[in-house]
Amino acid sequence: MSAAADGSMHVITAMRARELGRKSVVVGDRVALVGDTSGAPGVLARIVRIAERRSVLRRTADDDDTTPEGRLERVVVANADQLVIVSSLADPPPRTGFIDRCLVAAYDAGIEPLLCLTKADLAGPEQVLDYYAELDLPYVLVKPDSELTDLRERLAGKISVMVGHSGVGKSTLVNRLVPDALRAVGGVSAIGKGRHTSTSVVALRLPRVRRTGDPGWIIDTPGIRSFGLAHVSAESLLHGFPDLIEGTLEDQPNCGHTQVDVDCALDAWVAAGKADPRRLASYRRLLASRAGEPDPRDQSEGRREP
Ligand SMILES: Nc1nc2c(ncn2[C@@H]2O[C@H](COP(=O)(O)OP(=O)(O)OP(=O)(O)O)[C@@H](O)[C@H]2O)c(=O)[nH]1
Ligand SMILES: [Mg+2]
Repeated sequence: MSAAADGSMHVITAMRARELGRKSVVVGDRVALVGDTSGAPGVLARIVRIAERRSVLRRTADDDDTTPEGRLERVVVANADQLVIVSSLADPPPRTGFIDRCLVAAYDAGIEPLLCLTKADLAGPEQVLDYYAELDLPYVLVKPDSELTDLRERLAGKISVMVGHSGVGKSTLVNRLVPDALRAVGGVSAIGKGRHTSTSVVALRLPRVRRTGDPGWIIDTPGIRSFGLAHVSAESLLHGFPDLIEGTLEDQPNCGHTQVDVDCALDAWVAAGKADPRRLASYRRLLASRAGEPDPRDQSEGRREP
C-alpha cells in the first residue's frame, strides 16, 4: 500500500527484485519501488530497496538457541511503534506468562507495550491487573458493546501490532476498529490444538475519527501458541521485568538470578516486599526455559504457557 502526501492510499502489487538478495520484506517495511507503480490491474512494480527499520519485532519458534527450531527467527513486523498484547479475560483464560514474554519482546524491540484485555463481559480484570500493579503498564478493557474511544486514542498516530493466542479476539477487534476490514473471525479452540482463524499478518489503516492527525495503522497477526525468546539475551530478559531491575543492583556481578544462584539479591528484594514473588517466579521460569530446562508444569498441565 502506498500513501500519497495528501494521505490518500493506493494499493500497488509489487514483487521483490533480485537485487534484494535473500533479504525478506515483512509487513511494516517501507520500500522503494520501480517500474509501473500505477496500481492498475495486472501490472507489477518491483521492490528494489528496503528502508532501514526503525524497530523490528522478532520471535523464535521456541526458547532454545541450540536447536534448529529455536534458532529459526522470524521477524513479525517492522517499524511498529506499539505492541498491543491482546489477552482475553476468559475463554481462553489469561496467561500472564505469555504476556510477560510479549513484554520482554516489546522492550527488546524498543516498542511500547499496551495490554488489551478482551472479553471483559465474561470476567473481570482484577487478577491480571493485580499481577502488573508495580508496572506502569497501560491497558484497555474491551467487551462487545464497549466504546473504543480510549483504544483509538492510543492507536492514533502510531503503527500498532496485535499479538495474542488464538481465539482471544484480535480479528474481532480489528473488524470493530476498521469496519471494512472483513477479517475472518473464528470460534475458540482448545489451546495447543492448532486451529487458527487468521493465517497471515495484515496491516490496516485505521479510519479517521478526528479531523486532524494520523489515525494510525493496526496490524492483525495470526494467534501464536508461544513467544519464543531465543533471540533475547539472558540479561535482556530482565527488561521485561522493570519491577525487578532495582533489586538486581545490589547483586554480585556474576549472579545469574536463577533458582540455583545462592544469595541472589532478588530473593531478599521479594522477601522485603519490594516486588511480587509471582513476578520473580515468572522471570526465573523464563531464564530456565532459555537454558533449555523444561517447565515443570508442562507435564502436569500438558501445556507450555502458564
Ligand atoms: N464474549 C466475548 N466474545 C468475544 C469477544 N471478542 C471476541 N469474541 C469471540 O471470540 C472468538 C474468537 O475471536 P477471533 O477474533 O477470531 O480471535 P483471534 O484472536 O483473531 O483468533 P486467531 O485468528 O485464531 O488468532 C469469536 O467467537 C468471537 O466472537 C468479547 O469481547 N466478548
Ligand atoms: Mg484472527
